[in-house]
Amino acid sequence: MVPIRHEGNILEPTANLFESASVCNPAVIRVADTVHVFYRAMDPGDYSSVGHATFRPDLTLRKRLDHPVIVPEHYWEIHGIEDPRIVAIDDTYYLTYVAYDGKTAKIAYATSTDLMTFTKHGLISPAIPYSHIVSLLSPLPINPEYVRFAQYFLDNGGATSTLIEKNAMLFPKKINGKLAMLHRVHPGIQMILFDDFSQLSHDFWLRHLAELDQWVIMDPKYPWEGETINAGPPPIETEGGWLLIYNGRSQVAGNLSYAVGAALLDRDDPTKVLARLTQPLFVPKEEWEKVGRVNNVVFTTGTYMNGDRLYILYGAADTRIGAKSLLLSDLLSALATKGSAFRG
Ligand code: BMA
Repeated sequence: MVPIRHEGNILEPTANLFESASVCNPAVIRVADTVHVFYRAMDPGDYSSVGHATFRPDLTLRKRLDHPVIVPEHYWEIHGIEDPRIVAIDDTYYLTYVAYDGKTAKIAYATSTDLMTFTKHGLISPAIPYSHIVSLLSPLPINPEYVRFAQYFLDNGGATSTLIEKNAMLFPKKINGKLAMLHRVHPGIQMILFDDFSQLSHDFWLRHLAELDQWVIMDPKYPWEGETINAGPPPIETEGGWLLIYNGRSQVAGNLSYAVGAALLDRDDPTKVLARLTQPLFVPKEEWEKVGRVNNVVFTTGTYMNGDRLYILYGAADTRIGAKSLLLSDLLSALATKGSAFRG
């Protein structure tokens, strides 16, 4: 077990309408001594926008805005902007988020140079029908769950249903000169490499899906993550590889539950899993992690370093934001010992 310090519940919903139902799943980035937290804020109609609070590295609150910084504007996100993740590459901040149009969730992104104003650049995910996805994935030497999920979404969403994508984020650094992005086609975690966002055309995604088996980083493996997994926060660069903290969904005693785990990916080729913890780092335990809009959820989307401690911020029961911290060295040595015996 990796010793974890419970930093507690750091943000709750407020009386401001935009965040009166819930706050959760924050993008996190530290700039000098300010920790910026861009969180999913939900109003009573279940419409999400992005709120902004800043903290000192010890998690004392500096400032919390009383209005959202990113709001739904376009038809493809009109039902909500959810679960942001953020990285800085060179002088630009890239914020990827889930754009929900009321039927399908897809990935979109926005950029900023000052963390105050964001410029939206539209959808990244393609509108590929699930009928097509089933035919692209079926011949591949891939976990059969990919085809089963695609067929499930086709059966449930009908002929017009297109790829559902959530949980995408860039690596905070180019890999071999290319931008790298993790994403989640059910049920696993995959990666794309590209030079420029303009390359991410419909054809790019068709080609990617037609060889998805080569881009799968991890699939659900252990009971605590048995149904689906998704990359949580952007990967963290360490000497031994990219530390990937991720979320896993399973049924615990018949109830849906999300827990948080960790793996280590090769620095030059992150599709190679060097080590993976067999047990979750943490599971819903506190009452406020167990009971809320969605019970039994700890779902992380952001981290930062403070000295030798890694702070992990997460949505708790889809209602509030909690934080935990651990010594990075403890986690890396757990991965080096327990993890390596159970390679991903
Ligand atoms: C995921 C996302 C998250 C949410 C989680 C648990 O699919 O929708 O926004 O926190 O489920 O409900």
